[in-house]
Amino acid sequence: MSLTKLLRLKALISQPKQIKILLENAKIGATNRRLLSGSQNEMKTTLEVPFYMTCSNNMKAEECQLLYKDMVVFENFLSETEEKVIFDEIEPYMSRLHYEYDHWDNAIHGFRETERLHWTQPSMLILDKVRQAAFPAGKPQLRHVHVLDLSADGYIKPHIDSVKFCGDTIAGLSLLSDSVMRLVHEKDSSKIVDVILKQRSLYIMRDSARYDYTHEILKQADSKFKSVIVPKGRRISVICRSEVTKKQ
Ligand SMILES: O=C(O)CCC(=O)C(=O)O
Repeated sequence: MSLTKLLRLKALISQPKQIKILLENAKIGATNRRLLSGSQNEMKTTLEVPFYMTCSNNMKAEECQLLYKDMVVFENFLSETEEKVIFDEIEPYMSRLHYEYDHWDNAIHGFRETERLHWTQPSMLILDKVRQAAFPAGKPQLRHVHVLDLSADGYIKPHIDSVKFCGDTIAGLSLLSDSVMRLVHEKDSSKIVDVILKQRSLYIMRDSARYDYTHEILKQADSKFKSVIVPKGRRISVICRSEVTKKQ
């Protein structure tokens, strides 16, 4: 069984984590502001809501704040030239594969995928940029990069990447198309967070976003963000992951 298939095996989260909210560390781009009130013991905080995210109204301010820190999206992370460099490198291989519609674990519909270890120098430079943005220096990372090609009618069902095979951080580039990623709290499915992933953006999902919420890519018919339709075409994601370490 390939690593990418193992990664999607849904894993049980054995212990709820105590996560300290470090708002000052939340590096978020923002266009909107919203007043969020903390718990009764906390001061009211004006927090910049990332333009790329919406949290359902029933979520507590602390839960949203944690996600602003743990699900970060950089729009236009890639230039058009950089997107083409990566696409041109993977397309000859990907285009020879068939899209699969009956996935063994039923997690993805309409996809083809590979894991790539060796890249040309120009692509390596781009992937280094991703790794530098996503992982602190010295953090052990999976050496293989996961390339997932979703057809225009493809989608990814809700899942949590296996905690056995993937560490606390997942960093994904989106090529060719915009799409909407939905996070749903594993223990309370009424807590829903939508994230717009624009073409050429990079998302970094870590800690609470990675462990406490399932993630999925919405199918074309449901692909909306803030009630606006987000046309989803063929989308290729290029994903780097951290390694599982004992401390996690
Ligand atoms: O395509 C993406 O960005 C997410 C991929 C994913 O959920 C997975 O491979 O488990």
